Amino acid sequence: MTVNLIGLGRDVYKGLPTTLCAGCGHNSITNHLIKALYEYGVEPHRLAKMSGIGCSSKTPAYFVEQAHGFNGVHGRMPSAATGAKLANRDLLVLGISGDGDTASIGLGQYAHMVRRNVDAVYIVENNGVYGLTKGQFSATADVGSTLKNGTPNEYATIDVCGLAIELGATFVARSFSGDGKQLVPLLQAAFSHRGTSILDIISPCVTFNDHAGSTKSYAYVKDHEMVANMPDFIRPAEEVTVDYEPGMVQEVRLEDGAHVLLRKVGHDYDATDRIGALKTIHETRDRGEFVTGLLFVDPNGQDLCEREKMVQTPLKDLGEEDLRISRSEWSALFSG
Ligand SMILES: Cc1ncc(C[n+]2csc(CCOP(=O)(O)OP(=O)(O)O)c2C)c(N)n1
Ligand code: SF4
Ligand SMILES: [Mg+2]
Repeated sequence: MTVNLIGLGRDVYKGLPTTLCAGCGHNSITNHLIKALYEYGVEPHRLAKMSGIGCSSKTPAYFVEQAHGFNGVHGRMPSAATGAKLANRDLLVLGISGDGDTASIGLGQYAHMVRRNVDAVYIVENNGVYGLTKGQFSATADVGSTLKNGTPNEYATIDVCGLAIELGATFVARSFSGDGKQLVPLLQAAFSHRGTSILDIISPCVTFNDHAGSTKSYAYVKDHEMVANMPDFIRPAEEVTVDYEPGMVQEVRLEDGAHVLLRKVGHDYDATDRIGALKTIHETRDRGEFVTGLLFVDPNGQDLCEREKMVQTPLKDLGEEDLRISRSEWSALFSG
């Protein structure tokens, strides 16, 4: 049997059979997640799958069945994810949300998770609609795009990547559910990054938002994508053997020693330039396009656990001795 770096077969990374519609982009994302987690060698007991409510938020049921999981209230995944990370720094916290779950009811939680830089991966399975409640516009729908019955969206679009960069995010990427070649290394880089890693994945809803007036349909995405870069993920201590022409690659070293090599694809894009990233997001949107790749990364930011000086030991492993203040410390505290 073929096994990964930690000796586990691919089946360990599978979950329950999907109950989503056949052809849903969210199912493709699940398959890319299984590949990314298998190749990365994540131990199931170290993985915490967190989600809210929506078709997208059902995704955690469909991969790594033996991992921990928490399916929270609509839009409240970030609080549960923050709590899990603070309680146990050893966990790889992987949050999965939808565009409704994130940009409508959960927008406040999203904003605060990003600005606190909680060490977690945050995936938005973005189809521009509320799939589970049968196809109403979400806040990520583009102005002028239409519902299936022809009704246009007249409200301003919330760009979850632009918003995250504005709020101080340290890792922001956008990709497409149909592009495993770009998405799998982006996921692996996100697993390695310390801080909140935002992955906005355009994921067409074949049942309610895959028609001619939609800007989140398979056809539209394929015709209007601007690829900023194609990533290669290189594990910690692994030698860089990939051959590129000079000047064609931007190399970003992540804190755990891994690196991402960003191949330029017809554009001279700098993924470490916060203002440049915002400018590209705005300019592409104005042209009716969307930019994909690793849009912004700052590998040196402080995450919430560091800032709050959390102990490395998971809280469940702390004994009474670690938690109870001594008599002399108590006296010293009140002496002056
Ligand atoms: C507090 C609360 N309000 C509203 C709902 C109804 N509701 C369920 S899922 C959903 C939207 C889901 O949209 P999204 O997050 O984009 O996920 P998708 O189904 O498109 O993947 C809504 C409004 C709810 N379950 N709970
Ligand atoms: S309704 Fe849309 S988002 Fe929900 S499972 Fe079906 S295709 Fe996917
Ligand atoms: Mg949605």
